[in-house]
Amino acid sequence: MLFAQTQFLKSCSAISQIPHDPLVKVGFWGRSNVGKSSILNALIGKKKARVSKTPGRTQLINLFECPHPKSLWCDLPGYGYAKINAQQSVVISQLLENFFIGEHAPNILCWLLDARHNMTKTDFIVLPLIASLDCELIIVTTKNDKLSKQQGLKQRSLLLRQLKEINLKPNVIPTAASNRDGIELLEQSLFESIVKKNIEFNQQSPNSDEVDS
Ligand SMILES: Nc1nc2c(ncn2[C@@H]2O[C@H](COP(=O)(O)OP(=O)(O)OP(=O)(O)O)[C@@H](O)[C@H]2O)c(=O)[nH]1
Ligand SMILES: [Mg+2]
Repeated sequence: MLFAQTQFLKSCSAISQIPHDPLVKVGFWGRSNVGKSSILNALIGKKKARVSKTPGRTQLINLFECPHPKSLWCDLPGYGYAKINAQQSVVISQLLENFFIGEHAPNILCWLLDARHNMTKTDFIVLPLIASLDCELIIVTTKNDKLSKQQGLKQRSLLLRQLKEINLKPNVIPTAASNRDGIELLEQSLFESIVKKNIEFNQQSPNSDEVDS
């Protein structure tokens, strides 16, 4: 387990609550109920992120501190269907907008897609925002345990075709948090990406000792 020392830091209802340290930031985002919190728990190895059957459970930005390679992980509120009222929905949209366009914009984004549906209409709505980000994109397909091996391969090749059509070339990692399929691969990929981003940070501010390589 590469990230076993990662700890829950705090929940933020406002962007100002996110630490100002120049840390590599990793965002976990996707539709409500896609499995963001479950993937985080699978990576960290303990139930530190709240998982729920009710879509829209994560309404705050939940921060996790990863000591090595040094980074701040952000479990973001999901988009799309959520059992929340219109006012809450506006508050969450504002929170997300401030996160993505401000100083805390992620350096690495794990974009989660349900393996059974690939990119849905709601995912296409956030696509322009995701494509505009200056960050490394990792697409994590979730709940692959709900597909047979053959269905899984078919969905993966459909997704790769979908991504090619929209000119995105991310790393695509199929996972199932429930049986840990693909989690090791995701761990390795994320670890390498965070190390690489930390090296870039050090090159930009060579005197900083707040980031590690
Ligand atoms: N079968 C299966 N179920 C999963 C998997 N990952 C998550 N789930 C289930 O999907 C539901 C939602 O999981 P969460 O991890 O809470 O999803 P989320 O994206 O964080 O949801 P919100 O925070 O509400 O947006 C829960 O009932 C999980 O148990 C998986 O790999 N396989
Ligand atoms: Mg969640």
